[in-house]
Amino acid sequence: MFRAAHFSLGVLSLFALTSPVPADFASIDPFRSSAGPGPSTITLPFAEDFEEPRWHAGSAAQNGWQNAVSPDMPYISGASFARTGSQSLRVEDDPRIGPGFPGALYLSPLFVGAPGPRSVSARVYISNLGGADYFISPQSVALNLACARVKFAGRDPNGDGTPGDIEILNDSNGPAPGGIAFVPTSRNYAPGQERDVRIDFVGNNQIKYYYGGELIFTGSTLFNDATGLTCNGPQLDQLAIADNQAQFFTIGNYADYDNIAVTPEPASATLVLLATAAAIRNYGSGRIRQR
Ligand SMILES: [Ca+2]
Ligand SMILES: [Ca+2]
Ligand SMILES: [Ca+2]
Ligand SMILES: [Ca+2]
Repeated sequence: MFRAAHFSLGVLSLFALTSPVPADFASIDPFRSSAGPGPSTITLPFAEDFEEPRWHAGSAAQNGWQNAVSPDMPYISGASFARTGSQSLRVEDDPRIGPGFPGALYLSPLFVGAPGPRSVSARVYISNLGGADYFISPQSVALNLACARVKFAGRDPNGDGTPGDIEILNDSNGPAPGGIAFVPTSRNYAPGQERDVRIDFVGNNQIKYYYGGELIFTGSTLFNDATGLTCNGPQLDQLAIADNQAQFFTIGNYADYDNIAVTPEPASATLVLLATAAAIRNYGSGRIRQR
């Protein structure tokens, strides 16, 4: 038994050492985790606030979510800033995961239910500048394809001297081969301030990206050159949150996420957000959420 376990660990270590690491994460591959049981499913529309009684402080592997982090790290945190209620999802340095892609990884349950998600939103707070890159990536497990990917870069990839660039994974030539790259949005994230992020799949293979309620980029859906397929919204079946574990560049660097919503269409997103806000006001502080 021990030998078998030892052998398996050896194979895993070898696999980890030899696995290719994407140079800039500008890949259309979806994030995947082999940790724990396979993903469960959840019916749309999807709204997640990470609050009691469904969520308890500690591991984020609750309510059908998967993660690829050390199991004893607390990730559902009451110390978070981007939040309503008292808890949110915190992404921070895991001492046992080195820098690379993806570092810490969180995967939502699989979304089911017609007509399919076309708008994704979340509340995001990144503590400071100069640390890790943080990613929000709606994806299609069924198509084996990233649907969109927003990067909050801790440092200064566009080289203009100002860190904190927000970049978008875009397909500059649509269905023609190639063209996939992270592109700058000319916007930087606001360190130490919470903001809403929204990704709207608006049809015609077009995606609109918002930060703090402002449109920061309009781009193309991502096409898989091998299959010719793309995710234009309805195919979106999972949300991935990840980083590159480069927090060591800046003390106290982390990201908090809350109020994640995946809704069938952009028009409905506003209604869901309004309903969520109204519901949260009605709960009042200290009251248990009724379901
Ligand atoms: Ca919350
Ligand atoms: Ca680490
Ligand atoms: Ca910059
Ligand atoms: Ca292309």
